[in-house]
Amino acid sequence: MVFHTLAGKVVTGLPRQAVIVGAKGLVRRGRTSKPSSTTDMIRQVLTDALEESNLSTRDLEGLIAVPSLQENHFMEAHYQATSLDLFSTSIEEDRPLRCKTIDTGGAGPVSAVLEAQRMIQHEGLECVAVVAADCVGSMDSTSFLAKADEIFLKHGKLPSPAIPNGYDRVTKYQMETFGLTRDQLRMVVCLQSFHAGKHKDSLFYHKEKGKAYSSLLEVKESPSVTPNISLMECARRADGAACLILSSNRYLKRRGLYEKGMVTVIGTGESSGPLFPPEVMNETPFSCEEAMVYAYEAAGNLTADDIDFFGLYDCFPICLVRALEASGLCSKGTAGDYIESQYTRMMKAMGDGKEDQLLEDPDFFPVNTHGGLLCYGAPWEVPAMYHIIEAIHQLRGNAHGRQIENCRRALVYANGGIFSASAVAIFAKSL
Ligand code: MLC
Repeated sequence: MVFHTLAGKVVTGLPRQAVIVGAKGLVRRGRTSKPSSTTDMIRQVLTDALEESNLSTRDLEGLIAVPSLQENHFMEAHYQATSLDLFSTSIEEDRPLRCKTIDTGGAGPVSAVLEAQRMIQHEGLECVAVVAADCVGSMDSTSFLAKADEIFLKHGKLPSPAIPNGYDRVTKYQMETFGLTRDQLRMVVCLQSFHAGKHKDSLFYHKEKGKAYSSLLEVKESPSVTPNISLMECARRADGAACLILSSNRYLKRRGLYEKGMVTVIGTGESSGPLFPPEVMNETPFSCEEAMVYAYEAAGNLTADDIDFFGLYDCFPICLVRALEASGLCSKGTAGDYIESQYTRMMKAMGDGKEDQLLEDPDFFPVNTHGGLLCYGAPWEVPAMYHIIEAIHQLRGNAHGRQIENCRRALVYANGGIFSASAVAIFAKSL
């Protein structure tokens, strides 16, 4: 086969694609014991992900990292590569290591996948690791809030806790404009907890062992954080880390590691908006909507009907609401009704003792089957990695107990700041 690269170079063979060959994560509640360092956690997930890939640090040509709130290093990727002694290995192998830190807030992991794909497809790198770690679960309330509030209090004129208050502005706007109700927002937590209850690594699974899900009443009774957001509707602080290994399909072929059905990145999109929501909200385009359009186009003009699993960022229910609409799972202004219909379906199945069959229903909530930031756990900028890892489990068919039938394509959306950065990646099994 002959084809042209973007630079116009004519090459033969397989078109270069970025394949995800390793994906490992860990999450912990924190607070109960001395926190691990981000480097220790990254060492663990990097080792596990490389082992899964049948590759080693000797194969690495790129390391992309996102910043940590708790440790806050200068040039995170360089810091971690140095701490993990990766430069010595790259010198021994005569294989330069490219490090890059990407700061698009919670969207960071998806932006990092975009960058890894670019390095592999257009710069000829063969193997790139994306890593993220943080220990915000181990921080005491005062230290966490001081850091999390810092920028937003000063420039965004938001009361503390600034991040929930920023999202409250958007929540209020959506309620007033589209009739979204408080209960529909709470139902997001019920649905996510149902999924998290089936994932043995989720914080919900460990803390609420034996429980099928969080009830609407529990969410209603959870303490208010802002006028329209309660504690259970906040990203659940945690410690954790995750690592993805991306490699070129050609390199894998040369190494005899390539197999049909491996997960590849088939389309990506990114967009930006202001760092703070305006005091009076209006219907300006959301970065989320733009990024979705770009990603669907890049993946060959796909639509929501072509996607079987959606990993949608959910630091607060409003984030998921906006993403449901932007992804095309439901039309603008109807996410509240969509959530309510899914909640009703879930309650009926549970009442009929048929909850185990819910995932066989192709119309049941194919979103965040790990539980998302609200119920799986949210170590600051790490959580979108968990959405990606869950997408990979779904595509590989090993999301035990929560597998979506015949999952062929998955979309992951992540958001940074308060809808300030959006990044979307679409994954599929290679043919
Ligand atoms: C917390 N708890 C929850 C929960 N969140 N339980 C169930 N579901 C949830 N979603 C539990 C905790 O485990 C703990 O229980 C207890 O409630 C108190 O939580 P806390 O966090 O220790 O309380 P506190 O320190 O008072 O702070 C409350 C808070 C804070 C709401 C101010 O939790 C917060 O700011 N959360 C949001 C975090 C955040 O903003 N993340 C970034 C999202 S924005 P126990 O039993 O363990 O003591 C984003 C975009 C970006 O993602 O770019 O970053």
